[in-house]
Amino acid sequence: HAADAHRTDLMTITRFVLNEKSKYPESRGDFTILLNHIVLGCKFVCSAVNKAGLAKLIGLAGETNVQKLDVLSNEVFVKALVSSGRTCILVSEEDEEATFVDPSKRGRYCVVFDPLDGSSNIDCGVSIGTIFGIYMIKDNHEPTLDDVLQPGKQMLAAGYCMYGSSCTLVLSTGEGVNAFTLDPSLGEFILTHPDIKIPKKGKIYSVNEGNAKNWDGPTAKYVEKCKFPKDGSSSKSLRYIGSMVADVHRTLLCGGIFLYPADKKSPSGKLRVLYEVFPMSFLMEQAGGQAFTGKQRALDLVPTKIHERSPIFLGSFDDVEDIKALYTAEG
Ligand code: AHM
Ligand code: MG
Repeated sequence: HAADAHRTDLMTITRFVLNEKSKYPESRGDFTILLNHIVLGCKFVCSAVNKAGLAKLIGLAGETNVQKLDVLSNEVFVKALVSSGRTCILVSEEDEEATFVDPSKRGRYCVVFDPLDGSSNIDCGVSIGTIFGIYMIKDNHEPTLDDVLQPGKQMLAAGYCMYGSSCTLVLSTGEGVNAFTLDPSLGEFILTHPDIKIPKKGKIYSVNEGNAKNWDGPTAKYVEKCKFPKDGSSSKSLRYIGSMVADVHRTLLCGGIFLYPADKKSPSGKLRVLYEVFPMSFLMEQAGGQAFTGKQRALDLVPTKIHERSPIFLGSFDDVEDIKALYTAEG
């Protein structure tokens, strides 16, 4: 019986990644070890997020000074990544400077991450997440910042973990997108969404409309078109959580478009290239969608600073095609 086989033949994230036909077979073991340390960080943050409400009330483990969850999550990820022995450079949203791993613990992977994105949403119980991207340094040279200031298309893998009604880890190693859900009784991420493909066209747009008065022409025109289509198609629905992982997760599964455009107040938008825009763009392309900055394919962007920002439009292929046309007409 197929369903029974499924229940007893558990496809954990480790087993899945070991099975994947890797482009770098010689580094498969190292990648799996690195991933296991990322997974450990995700499990820890998941457990901390689930206890966050209680921590306020009673103080976790008798602590009088409950540490802020984003700071705590960052510490956990940095320590897990360094101790994996497989990393050389870490870039975290929480740390102004990149971390260069001590030579005694050094490996070839560079990890860029936002340990707890959307943390302003914790207090009202809204889904939040961890976002990460993975590069590899060339040969055995001394790591420098240039190793992470690479276009997103050079990433070997990217993903996010969403701490919501369930804990879901979405991963791509460049061979499609798969999602794994944490089974709390096993403490394992089990494959629940194999080979995710985003619908070619969606019915949802997702943007902070409160910024509309500061938008540029193409963004304003696009959103107007979502609401008042002139080609006889039906208008799109608006969904905006304000937590990138949750908004992108819905976009990936249901289709549609997520926008964080430039505006007069923030000419580069809000979201960060290395650990927000790139990983999510990587996943979108791997799922058959697109990601565009307003000027170019997002994954072609070459960052010059580790905390650089960029406008981003990502989601279903046809929907991103529409906004590309508006920007091209403008330019
Ligand atoms: P944060 O780093 O302060 O958590 O901000 C990032 C978040 C994203 O998760 C989300 O997409 C965006 O900010 C929402 O911004 P806004 O509140 O301007 O709509
Ligand atoms: Mg963030």
